[in-house]
Amino acid sequence: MSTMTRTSPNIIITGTPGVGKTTHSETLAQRTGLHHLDINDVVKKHNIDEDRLLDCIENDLEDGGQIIDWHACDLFPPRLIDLVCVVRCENKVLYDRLKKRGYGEKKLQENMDCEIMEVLLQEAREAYDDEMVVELRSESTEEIDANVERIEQWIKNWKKDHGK
Ligand code: DAT
Repeated sequence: MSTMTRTSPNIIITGTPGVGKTTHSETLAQRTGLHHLDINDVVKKHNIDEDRLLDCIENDLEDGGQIIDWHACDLFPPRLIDLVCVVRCENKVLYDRLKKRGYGEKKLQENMDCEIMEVLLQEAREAYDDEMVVELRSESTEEIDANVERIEQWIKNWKKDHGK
């Protein structure tokens, strides 16, 4: 079997809740025509747990062109992933965003700890090759634009390198 059939890359956008995953994924989808695959929606729509999640999306990943938006990343097989973006946010800013979301004290603290301990960054580095994992800051709208532009450029290069 050929190793790769996809003509567009699959990109994971991950990070602690509130860092800006969905904002980045939506903007990137608009600018590139890639598909925003919001894993929260998949889980809700099919009423499934994480164990069966991969079955639901594996065909989409084989086809390529997916922007995978989720607060975890290590269950997607490396052979189907081309880039992993770990979105990061400064503590004070993240705290205010989660507060605004109406998170209770316990949930707020858990998520702050997650960001401070760099849980998602470590998960990404353990699951994927180092050169595939990039960290993106997301405190201002200018940063969103710069990050999206950078990923757009990366997609163009990926296509060139893969003869697409
Ligand atoms: P996530 O999908 O990681 O939970 P989100 O994209 O829903 O995060 O963003 C959470 C909130 O923060 C939302 O109101 C948009 C805002 N936000 C995210 N990144 C931002 C940035 N770089 N500049 C300004 N606001 C941002």
